[in-house]
Amino acid sequence: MTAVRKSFVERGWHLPDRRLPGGTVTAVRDAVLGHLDAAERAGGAARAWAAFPKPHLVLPAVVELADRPEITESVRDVLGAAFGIWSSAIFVSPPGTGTGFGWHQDALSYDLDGDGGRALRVWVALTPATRENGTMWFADGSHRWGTLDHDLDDPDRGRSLSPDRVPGEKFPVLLDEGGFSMHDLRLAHSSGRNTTDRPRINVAVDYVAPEAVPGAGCAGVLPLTAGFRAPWRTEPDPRNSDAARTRRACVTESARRLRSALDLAARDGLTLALGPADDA
Ligand SMILES: O=C(O)CCC(=O)C(=O)O
Repeated sequence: MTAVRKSFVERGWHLPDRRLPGGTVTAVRDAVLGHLDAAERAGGAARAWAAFPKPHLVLPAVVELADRPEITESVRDVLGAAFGIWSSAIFVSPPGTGTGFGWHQDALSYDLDGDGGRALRVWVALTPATRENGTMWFADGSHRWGTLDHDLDDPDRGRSLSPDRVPGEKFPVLLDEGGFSMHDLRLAHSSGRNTTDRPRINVAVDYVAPEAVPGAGCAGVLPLTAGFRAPWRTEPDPRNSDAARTRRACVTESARRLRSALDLAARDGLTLALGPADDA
């Protein structure tokens, strides 16, 4: 076991001392902002799935980023030689108004047995991530407590944990532009308000190793190495697939993930307080 993996398994996070080149950061930032604008104009499924859970399927620049050696060498240190992209997310915290996310565990709505460091999130700073612009905070070792009771349901900050019930020492994840953090999907983390006059922009990429065990709705993966077999389902790589195919994959695989999250919530007996649709 590498020293990095040992520490990741114990503490639930790792901050690699590496940075992506400025040209890559600029290209990805331009691509994600252009994508969000186009999705807003297009509406419908494009807008619904613009930022989560699979925007990388229509964003070659994000797959390019996820496949950069600065990141893949760090991912390999934890997951081993075989891995693929499972999901991605785009976070834009606007100046002065970003609400941030309450303390939560990403794994809450994921039907994936990733215990033991078989899945992780890489959070890339496309702008610096500072206390002032509401960077993420990690709770050291909190992944070892399993799924925690997310007792708060705040309309602004989402379903989250009361801060005083979050185990582990809390610390801010401070990153220069092009820096990145890694965390276990069960690690409790939060983010704050952006009090600066510039947006904070991040892209997150979730990686899985073939040994993680997905539920049916979570089995789509874009492999970056060999080693994925059934039940994993291979998704097209937007770097070398036609646009219609990747758009279809983005919508269908995103919808599968949403259905899986709802099934999981129902199975766990959570009440889904869904109000009427805006236009109902
Ligand atoms: O960027 C943020 O504000 C929150 C990020 C986050 O919670 C995550 O990547 O899991």
